This record gives sequence, C-alpha cells and structure tokens, in this order.
Amino acid sequence: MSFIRYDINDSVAVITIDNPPVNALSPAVWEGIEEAVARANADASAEAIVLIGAGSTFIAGADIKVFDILKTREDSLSRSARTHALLKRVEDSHKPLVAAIHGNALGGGLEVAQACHFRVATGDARVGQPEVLLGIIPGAGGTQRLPRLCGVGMALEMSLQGKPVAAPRALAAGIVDHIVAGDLLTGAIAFARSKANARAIRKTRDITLGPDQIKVGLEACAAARASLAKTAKGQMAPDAAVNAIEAGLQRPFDEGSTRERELFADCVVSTESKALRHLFFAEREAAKVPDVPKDTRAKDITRAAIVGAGTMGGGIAMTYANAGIPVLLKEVDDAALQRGLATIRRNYDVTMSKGKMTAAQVEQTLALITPTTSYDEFDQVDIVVEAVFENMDLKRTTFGELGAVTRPDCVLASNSSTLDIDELGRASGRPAQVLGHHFFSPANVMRLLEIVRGRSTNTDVIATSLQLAKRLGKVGVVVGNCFGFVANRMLAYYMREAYLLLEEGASVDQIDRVLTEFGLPVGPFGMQDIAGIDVGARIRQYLKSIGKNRAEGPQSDIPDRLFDMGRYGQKTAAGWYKYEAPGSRTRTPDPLIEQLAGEAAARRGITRRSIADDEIVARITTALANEGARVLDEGYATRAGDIDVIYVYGFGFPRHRGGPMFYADTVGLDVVLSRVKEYRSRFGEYWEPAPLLERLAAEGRGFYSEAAVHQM
Ligand code: 3H9
Repeated sequence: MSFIRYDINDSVAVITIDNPPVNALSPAVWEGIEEAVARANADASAEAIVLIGAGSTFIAGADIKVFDILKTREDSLSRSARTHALLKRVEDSHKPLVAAIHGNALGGGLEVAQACHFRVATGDARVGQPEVLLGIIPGAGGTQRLPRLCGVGMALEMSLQGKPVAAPRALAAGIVDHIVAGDLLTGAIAFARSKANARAIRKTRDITLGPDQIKVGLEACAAARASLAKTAKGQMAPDAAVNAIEAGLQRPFDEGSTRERELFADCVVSTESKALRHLFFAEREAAKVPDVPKDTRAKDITRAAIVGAGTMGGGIAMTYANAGIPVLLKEVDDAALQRGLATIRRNYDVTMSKGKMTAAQVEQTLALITPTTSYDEFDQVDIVVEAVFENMDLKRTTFGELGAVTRPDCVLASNSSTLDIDELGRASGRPAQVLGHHFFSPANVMRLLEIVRGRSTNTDVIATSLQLAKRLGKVGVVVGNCFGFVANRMLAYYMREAYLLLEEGASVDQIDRVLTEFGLPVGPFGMQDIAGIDVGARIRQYLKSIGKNRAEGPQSDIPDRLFDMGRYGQKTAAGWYKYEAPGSRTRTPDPLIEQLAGEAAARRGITRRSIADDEIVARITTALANEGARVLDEGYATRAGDIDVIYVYGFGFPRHRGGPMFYADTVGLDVVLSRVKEYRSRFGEYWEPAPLLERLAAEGRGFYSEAAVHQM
C-alpha cells in the first residue's frame, strides 16, 4: 500500500494515490485502490470516500511500460479480466465514492473515475481517453462507461481523437458532476458528505441508454467507421474503439466489457501499438542528453530576435510570438521587411478563418513581433535565430555582426539546414554560445526542432534550447554537426533512392502513391513540389561549388533539369506534376517526366522495367535505415529513438510504424542487411552496408539494444 495513503477527514475516508510523477496505474496502484476502498467500506468512522491524486495530477493512466509484459493476447485477456472485475468491486462500494480530479485524468485514470459514483474537478483539470495515440483502446471499461456518462458522440470523439477535454466541457457533458472553486480536497469532502447524507450512490454501469440514444449512437458508429476508412487507413486501434463502443450499445454491460477486452488484447500486442508506445518514450528520452545533466541551468528566454524575414524567418517569428515571447524581426531593408510581415499577416488570417484564433488574439500576437532594419536593441535579447539565405559567406558575416551586437550570454542559433555550425561559431567569436536551431517548413506548424551542437557549444546552451523547444511547442532533438545534420542527411538518401527508382522504371505517381499508402502524408515528389524544386537545386549548386554531394553514389540529374526549365513545383504550376495554376494543389501526372526518366535511363545504360510496389517501400526504407545506422555509429545521434523522432516529426514518417529505425527492427536487421547486399550486387557499390547494421545483424540484435546507444 506504499503508493496509497488512507486518512479519515471530517468523517470521509480520503484515499490518496501517490505514485510520482503522474500517479500512473502500476499493478500495485490498482490493487492499493481496491484495498483502500474495501477498508473504507469496513471503517465505521467513514461515511463516504474521496479518491484523489498527490502531486500535480490525478492519474495519467495505466503505466504504459507494463504493456510490454503482455506478450500474448491471452496475457492481456486474463490481466484485463482482473482489472474489469476489480473496478466492478470498487464501483460496488456501498458508501458514496467520489473522484477528485486535478491536473489530468487520462486513460485508465479516467476509467477509475468513471467507476466512482461521482466526479468533482478543479476548473483547469482535463479528462481524456488518449489510448488510441498508443495504438490501443480504453481497456478498463472506458468504452462501456464513458458513453453512458456523456453519450456516444462525445465518447467516440474522445476515444478516436485522444484529445483531453477541459473540465467545464466535461461538466456540461456529464462526465464531471461538479467543479470545485477553492481547495479541491475540501470541496470533494463536502460533496461526498452531501451524497452520504442523501444516501446517493450512482453506478455508471447501471445507467441505461434509451432506444433513441442507441439508434443515434449506432448511426454515429457507422459514420465514424466510414470516416476512419479514409483517415486512418492501415491502423487498427481507431476501428477497434468504434467496435467496442458499438458493442456496448448492442449488448449488456458485462458482454460489452468482454468485447472491449478482446479488442484491447488484439491491439496491445500489435506492432502498431508497440511502435506508438516506443515513440511515446522516445520523444521523452530525446530531451535527455547524456552529458547535459538534468540540473544544468537553463536560461530563461524573455526576448528574442530573428534575422531574416523570409519564409523560415517569418515562421520562426510566429512560433516565438505564439508562445508569448516578444521578438525582433530584422531584414536588410524596408521592402523585404514589409514582404515578410505581409506573409505573416496572411498566415494569421488563414488561422483566423479556420476559427483557431480570434481577431483580438491575432492582433495581440502580432504586437509581439517588432520589425526592424537595424541591430538596435539586439543587446537586450536572450537569443538570436539567424534565418538568412543558405549561403556560408552571408551567414559568416551575420554571425560576425551578431557576436558584436549581442550580450556575451546571448544564445546565437542558426537555422541552417546543412552548413557547418563550428564555422559560424568561430565567425561569431563566441563559439560556446553558438548552435543550430533547425526548424522545418512551415516553421510555425512543424513540430521538430533539430538542435545542432557544435564542437564548443556549452551544455547550458543545449539545456536552454531543450527547455525553449518545449515552450515553443516543439519536440527538440539534439544532434551532432555533420553535413545535413541528421534530418537532411537521411533525407538525401531517401530522395536519391526515389529518383533512381524513377529512372529505373517506376513513375512519379506510383512512388508517391506507394509511400502515402505506407502512411506518409505525401510522397517524395509531391513533397518536393510543395517545398520548391528550386530550394534543393540552389543548395546542390552551392554544394557543387565546394565539391560536396548530399548523398554518396549516383545522383539523378532530373531535378536539376526541372530547375533549369523553371519548373519549381506548385508555385510555378509545374514541377514533378502539372497544376492548373500557380499555387493549385491538384496534381496531374506529366508525360514529360517519363520522357526525362527515359533519357536518364538511356544515359545510364539501363533498360526501364516495371517495378513492384513492395520494392519501392523496401528500397526507400532500407536506404533510410542504412544511413541511420551510419549516423548512429558515427555518434551524430545519441540513440536510434532520436532518429525515429526526427523522421516522424520532421517528415511525417507514419507514427504507427514507429520511425525508420523501429520499422527496420520490425522488418528484422538481418533482412535489411540482406537487402543492402542484394541491392549492391544489382545496382552498384554505392549500396554499402553500414558497419553498425552488419554488427547488429551478426549478433541477431536490433537498433534497440544497449550496443546501439552512443555518446556524442
Ligand atoms: C491506459 O491508460 C490504458 C487504459 O485504458 C487501461 C488499460 C488496462 N505511464 O509527459 P511528461 C512518464 S494507456 C508511464 O514528460 P508532462 C513520462 O514517461 C495510458 N509513464 O510530463 C515521463 O517520464 P520521464 C493513457 C508515464 O507534464 C514522466 O512521466 N494515458 C505515463 O509534459 C513525465 O511525463 C496517456 O497516454 C504513463 N501513463 O505531461 C497519458 N505518463 O520523466 C500519457 C507519463 O522518465 N501521459 N509518464 O521521462 C501524458 O500524456 C503526459 O505525460 C502528461 C504529463 C500530460 C500526463
């Protein structure tokens, strides 16, 4: 009972769950709750019972690590049968049982609260069923009890989107019975006493839905299923949640619960769930950098400056303003500044038209952005993000100026996507304060922030960047300073393989289709038409001038030929596809690309062939895993999970596949290695197995083993 405290307060038994940091439901906590409720029922000095969480939250759900113990469907079935029975015994308490919610009541936490007779909450509490985000469904009765409390429509919304609901909405919906204005425990005790006086006990499982509610509920399930067929292709958990809720409408509580257990068991042992659970922890691990101790002092960022108001600079300024941080936005002249500001305003107008911000909020946020064409006031900022054109001479000059105009403790970050951070550090004269903050386009939307440490970057600058990333709503991942860092270094191999597949006989349309079916939001060619073919071409021109290639091995010249033709993608109404007008998003395949591919194949002396969809997925994912293994082995990423997080948040690699490294583990590293060797014999020496891949495959291991974890 060490995770559970039991006290009598004003004739009410107070059961406090104390399992830091989030009161997750480990097996001992489940048992402790049941024992304490039984004790209160037998305790003559208790008239009612309050269940409350210690610390900053009620209960954030089942302990996610425990799911790894469930190796088979049968393991899961027997464990959840015990959990269901336990919650029924808790619900059978003959004294009024009140859940007192502050912070979060999520997943199993909300299910425990649903098994209580009543729920009270603080005004800022949140309740949710986020299981689907972990590839599972509510498995402790949530698919049966929640619809009884709030109706099927809202239960579907909560179970399918996984987003928490704020207390006032939960109150209106019937999930919560009362909002406590002052001290939660005092309010909960008073509420519990009033229920004891009225001898009120309400078991959620005894609530019955009327025939009309059932009819509407079944229709809502059918509609949700039809919509999932489009939005959640290839995923099992969302469908399973609908099926479990539907079963609850068609069968009595116990039978519905049995169906929930079966569906939960199918999900919890699935690769989809393992991948999503892996990402949950990988994302949190990414914030831990081996040589940056937890107690490293992070600087509080109260004012920032951005140099460059182009697409990236403007998006970064919006990101800071959205987080409430005042920001100076500098451009070389007024014309460039006005162009940048107009784009920012247009972006906010779109946000407003979608109802995501009010006009007042937009004005308030815009007021945090101060345009400037000088370095005045740069001595008052805590961080500068440089987002000028990707050109080393220009960036070197900018860092020289920044070194002179900012305070010595100011963090100097570059948004470069490829250039050497150490060189920028030297140019500033203050290399310890310099690092990369590589945002992804559109910077105000994409969640990834690649934090690139230089050779001399101070650990407190890294700690500051990680803390700041969280405040900006980003997922920060610290990487080393290699060419293209981690994201773009791997992307180069992904793109090269896509180009070569095209030359060998696959079509642009086929490659994009296959990869979107795999789960990416957009395929490589569609993505490039959005990002702009000119962007990559200009970087390639620069690299050529310094004698570098983005990826080793053969390079297709088709992207450069498109660039020479002025086909930059959506913005010029032509790129890899044709578009009706500049800016239009409706793609039409263009026979010209087939012609260019045919010419490229002829130059390389290859006969174009029909390529199976499976080969496309295998070639592209193998290229990513092999280069990822090299990045890891060379120490530019701390752990395989960091690469997965980068790819999921930076390029939309399907979450339910866990990222490129996790996916490689599910394929089997022996298979991945044999593919690399096969491709080498078929396509050439450029397919060279990464040494780490060879080592791990020889040892019969995956990327997720101790040997694969490196210190930078
Ligand atoms: C479930 O309940 C299934 C049920 O239907 C029952 C079936 C029988 N388990 O996020 P933070 C750790 S499924 C284990 O940085 P924040 C986390 O790893 C569950 N550990 O804090 C981190 O550890 P570390 C449904 C957990 O303030 C530390 O706590 N519930 C769990 O930014 C702090 O976390 C969910 O999916 C957990 N459930 O955000 C909710 N939760 O310090 C998952 C957290 O070592 N949790 N940890 O890195 C969250 O969404 C956020 O953690 C929360 C706090 C919003 C609560």
